[in-house]
Amino acid sequence: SAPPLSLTLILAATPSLGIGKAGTLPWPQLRKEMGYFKRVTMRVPPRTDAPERENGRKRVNTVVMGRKTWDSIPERFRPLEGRLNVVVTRKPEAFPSAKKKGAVEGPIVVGSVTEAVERLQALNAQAVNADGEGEEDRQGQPEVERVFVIGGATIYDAALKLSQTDRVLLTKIENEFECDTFFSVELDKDETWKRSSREGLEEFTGEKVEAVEEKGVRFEFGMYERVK
Ligand code: FOL
Repeated sequence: SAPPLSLTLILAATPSLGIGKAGTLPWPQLRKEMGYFKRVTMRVPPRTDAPERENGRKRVNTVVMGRKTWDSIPERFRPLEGRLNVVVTRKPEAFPSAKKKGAVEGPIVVGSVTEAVERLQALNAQAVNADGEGEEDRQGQPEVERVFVIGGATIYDAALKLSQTDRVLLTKIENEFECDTFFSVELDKDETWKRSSREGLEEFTGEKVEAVEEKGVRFEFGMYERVK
């Protein structure tokens, strides 16, 4: 049986926890920050613990996002390549379904974050058995590795209520920008969350992290883990 999925929030926020403005990001394009987002959400860690789980399926990460975040991604970049995309909307019937070249699949459209987790868990549920039975119908379907919740505020809030959400990758943007959408938790002041060491962050992301400045905007990468 497949191990339970855990969820990782990934976001960038200003000192006042601003994450969005008028349907887009509040800051000028930060290529190094977006590059980090892309690499981290794309990277599938090597299987170390349970090589017997190897089943020939392609292992991919998933990005779960709200409908407004989907709308905010430039059309040429969505679905986000190399990752399974899940869009949460209360009006799935109003969502234009389209699959495009380079995309792993989808996007998968669901009505809630909980439903997203259920659907992903179902994808992983049955292992291909010893005879390879079931292989024909599942070979094309990817095995879900890491699940990243990529926003926006409504979706982060919903995910934070789930016990499966045990990690937050937060890029602290050190400059302030005008924002109309905010993250709801001050992680440094919340006893539910503990900031990880730099080593812990580097181990999880596979990235060498250091403070960055781009276009006069300083930012640093951090990680928090749920402790309660
Ligand atoms: N987390 C972090 N750390 N930074 C972000 O900018 C961020 N943005 C979102 C969610 N979590 C984040 C949501 N907004 C793309 C655009 C907007 C977006 C998320 C992703 C996007 O187009 N990404 C492309 C790369 C684009 C490029 O190279 O410029 C991708 O393939 O990931």
